Amino acid sequence: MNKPYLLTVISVPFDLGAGLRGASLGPDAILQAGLARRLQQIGHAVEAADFVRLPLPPTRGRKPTPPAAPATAQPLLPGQASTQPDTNANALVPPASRLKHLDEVAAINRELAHQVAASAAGGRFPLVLGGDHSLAIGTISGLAQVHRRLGVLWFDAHSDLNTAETSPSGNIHGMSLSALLGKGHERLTQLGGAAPKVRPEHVVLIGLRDLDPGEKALIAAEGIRCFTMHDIDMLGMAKVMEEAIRIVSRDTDGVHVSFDIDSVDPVEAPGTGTPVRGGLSYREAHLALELLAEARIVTSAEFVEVNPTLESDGRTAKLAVDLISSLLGETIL
Ligand code: HAR
Ligand code: MN
Ligand code: MN
Ligand code: MN
Repeated sequence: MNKPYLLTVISVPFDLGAGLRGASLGPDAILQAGLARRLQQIGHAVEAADFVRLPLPPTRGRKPTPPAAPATAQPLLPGQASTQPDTNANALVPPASRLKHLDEVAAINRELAHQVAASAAGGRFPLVLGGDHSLAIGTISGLAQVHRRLGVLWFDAHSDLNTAETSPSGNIHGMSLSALLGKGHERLTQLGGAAPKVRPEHVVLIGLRDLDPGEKALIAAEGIRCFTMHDIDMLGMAKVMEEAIRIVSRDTDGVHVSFDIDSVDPVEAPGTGTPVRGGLSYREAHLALELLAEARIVTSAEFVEVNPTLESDGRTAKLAVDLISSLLGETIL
């Protein structure tokens, strides 16, 4: 295999950026599905000291994660009212009140940015296990302290390009990429350093199939490269990745993979809070990450939105382990 990575595996049991609880149990589910053993089999040295677990900041407004959500729990539909009381529903609503759990999201992401920056500055490969996708704000803000021109591959059914003004839900996991591009509330855009953390020309989105109007407008305005499910159907994943790799490695000094497990079809990844039909097949997702491993360009990664409370057989956490292994150099032969 390739040169072993010096990994720092950073577990972040945080889910207040999502509309549903339960993604906070993702990191432990991924570890219990055998991640450490698989990394060792690939040839990476992983010692106990390389596994970090972020302590959660004190939560306000919501109780700690319940043992298990009922299987009937449904994510909020776009435009659907939140089940959370909106304290300011009829007032002239200042943007911050449309950012649910902003204090907690900012606090955990500040800590995550520190941890990721320390790992990357030490020449290590930060591997973040979420948690919901609001954590990309901390991960990438930390990376931006080390990589001045970071390329980002964002695998997702969604584009996470909302702001408080355009979000149908107020859930910050739908606003993380826009914040990193410098759009949105300043407590998110300025977190862990000056905005922007990444430039639009260094970002590629893959697997999109559920976008809000404001997100489409931002993609057009910023000229962000997107490979939707339609594009993947037409071109095939091999061609898509050839082009994506060219974009994120052109004029960059590092490449981060932000992998939202809901990019994969719900048949393979049912354990996630906002599933959308028509996603990546098991092989398409693997091929993408295998090609990245072969290209040897990736310097950090995060795997987010695994919610083990929404399934009974642990298949989504197992899928995450398989995908991480492919990205980190596991081959079939
Ligand atoms: N676009 C919707 C919103 O902003 C849904 C975002 C959903 N979920 C995620 N992010 N898992 O990728 O609320
Ligand atoms: Mn709160
Ligand atoms: Mn996402
Ligand atoms: Mn998503």
